[in-house]
Amino acid sequence: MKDELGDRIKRYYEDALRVQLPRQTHVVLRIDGRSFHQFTKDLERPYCRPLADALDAAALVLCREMTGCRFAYGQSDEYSFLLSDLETEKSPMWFDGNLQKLVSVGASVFTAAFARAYASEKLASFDCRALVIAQASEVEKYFVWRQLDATANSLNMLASAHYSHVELLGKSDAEKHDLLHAKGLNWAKEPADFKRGRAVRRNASGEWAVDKEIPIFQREMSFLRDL
Ligand SMILES: Nc1nc2c(ncn2[C@@H]2O[C@H](COP(=O)(O)OP(=O)(O)O)[C@@H](O)[C@H]2O)c(=O)[nH]1
Ligand SMILES: [Mg+2]
Repeated sequence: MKDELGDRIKRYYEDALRVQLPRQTHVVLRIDGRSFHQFTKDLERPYCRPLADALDAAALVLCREMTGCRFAYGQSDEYSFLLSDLETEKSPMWFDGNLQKLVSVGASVFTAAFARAYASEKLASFDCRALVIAQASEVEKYFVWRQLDATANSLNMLASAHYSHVELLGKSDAEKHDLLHAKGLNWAKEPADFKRGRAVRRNASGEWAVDKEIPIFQREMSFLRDL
């Protein structure tokens, strides 16, 4: 009775929502802090180094854990992981490409590792979404897009650390740069990882490591291609 019941419940209700990702492709998992405008309210502005370090630590844990992970790219409160099973026809995919497993375990491992690295009274949580992108050139564009977001975010964060919301309303990027210069500040002189984001990738000895000196992807596409 019990086995029969279990089989039926699984078939009717579990199997019905089991989504299997296509194989021989690239999968991007993007993990993003949930309501981090709230979580970061009292943190250092424009750039909270301990926050970035904890996100990097969580990304390192996940890169080590996931099958087929190529690299990860992080900025602001998010990290994107590139997975691929294109090496051979039989290369494995994490959880066989079971979508519910990929996003739920991805988010929970990241959240647990972040909590271990960042002491806080507030409860940090992260969502995870999966994108399947077949074409390598489109994968490159995905990461270019996230890096453009990092650059825009860092300018906005720097500007909003020195000017009020009202003062910045409707200002273009060029005007924000001018406003910063007027106070003797220069966005260009900010740390590279603040302006461009960070990558987690394998170093020369094959170990996962954080790279805080990444290039501007659009200027050096070979960086992404090599990964
Ligand atoms: N103080 C501070 N806030 C940050 C830092 N990095 C990211 N944030 C905040 O994290 C939020 C991330 O944005 P987003 O994911 O769009 O908003 P969410 O929906 O509230 O998580 C922004 O509101 C940023 O202000 C940082 O280094 N310092
Ligand atoms: Mg967020």
